Amino acid sequence: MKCRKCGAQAVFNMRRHKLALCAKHYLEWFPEQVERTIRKYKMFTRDDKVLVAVSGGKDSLALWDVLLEQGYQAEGLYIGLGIDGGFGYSDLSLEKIEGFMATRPEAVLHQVDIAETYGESVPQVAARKHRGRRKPCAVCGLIRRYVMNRTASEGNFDVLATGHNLDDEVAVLFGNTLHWQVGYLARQAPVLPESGTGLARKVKPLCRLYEREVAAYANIKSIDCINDECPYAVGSTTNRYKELLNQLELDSPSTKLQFYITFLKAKKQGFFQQATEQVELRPCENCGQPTTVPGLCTFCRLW
Ligand code: Q46
Ligand code: ZN
Ligand code: ZN
Repeated sequence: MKCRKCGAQAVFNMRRHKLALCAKHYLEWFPEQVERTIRKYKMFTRDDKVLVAVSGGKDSLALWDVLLEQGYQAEGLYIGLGIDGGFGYSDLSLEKIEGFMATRPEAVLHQVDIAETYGESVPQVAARKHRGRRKPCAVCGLIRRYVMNRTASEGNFDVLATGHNLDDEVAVLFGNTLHWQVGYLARQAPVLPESGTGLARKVKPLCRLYEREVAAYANIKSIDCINDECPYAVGSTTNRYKELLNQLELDSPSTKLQFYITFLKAKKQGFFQQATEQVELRPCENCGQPTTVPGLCTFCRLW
């Protein structure tokens, strides 16, 4: 297969675009797509301070790489969850991030180690709590959201960016639709606006790029990332949805992208609008972060 732009040997073929590209042209195409998404959904500009949540995986490192190369003020945030899984998952994540930064001296990283800062790792807190006894994911999600928001607000960041790709978004959309979680559907979007009371704007600049497209970018750029996913993600419902959706995509290319885009269009036309109730936020009595519950926020109640 030949590159459509220069005729050289193509390294990547995107069936959904009927587009094959060589390495050089792929490295032009990919950042252009990210840039288009940032502009289309008015995520941020080069004047904004962006905090990128990095896990050491291909998605977050590819996103950080593109943002730095495109001249955005993008700083990283690593949250040390203290997850081992028999191969030192959290430590290995940090190692990959440090390796990434070694060749990018301009990169700035903020680090929050949960056990060091709050006294217990994520699996330890989860084991103590009813909601996390079987799997720490609910507690982990709560802790990560809290730390991301807090770091963004304390560091005066305008926006918080995560590396969710199209496959991630579509799997979540599929699950939310299957169970008609209208509240979640109402809040699923490429951009979640800031609350005005201390909750940062949240954006997903890779939300229109397939996982394999992000992986190809990381690969061509030789970004050394952690290939294993979090041990608690193995066998998760989201992963099962991903397998199903991959099957559909194989039979008819572009299914995932169409599912996601038509969902966003339906939302624009007012679907799920009734489910977007405005909740009142007040500062937590202990940490001052915005919360919907009176007294202590759900994060402070964990400890
Ligand atoms: S929630 Fe669960 Fe993830 Fe936390 S414990 Fe691992 S799998 S990292 S996306
Ligand atoms: Zn080419
Ligand atoms: Zn609190």
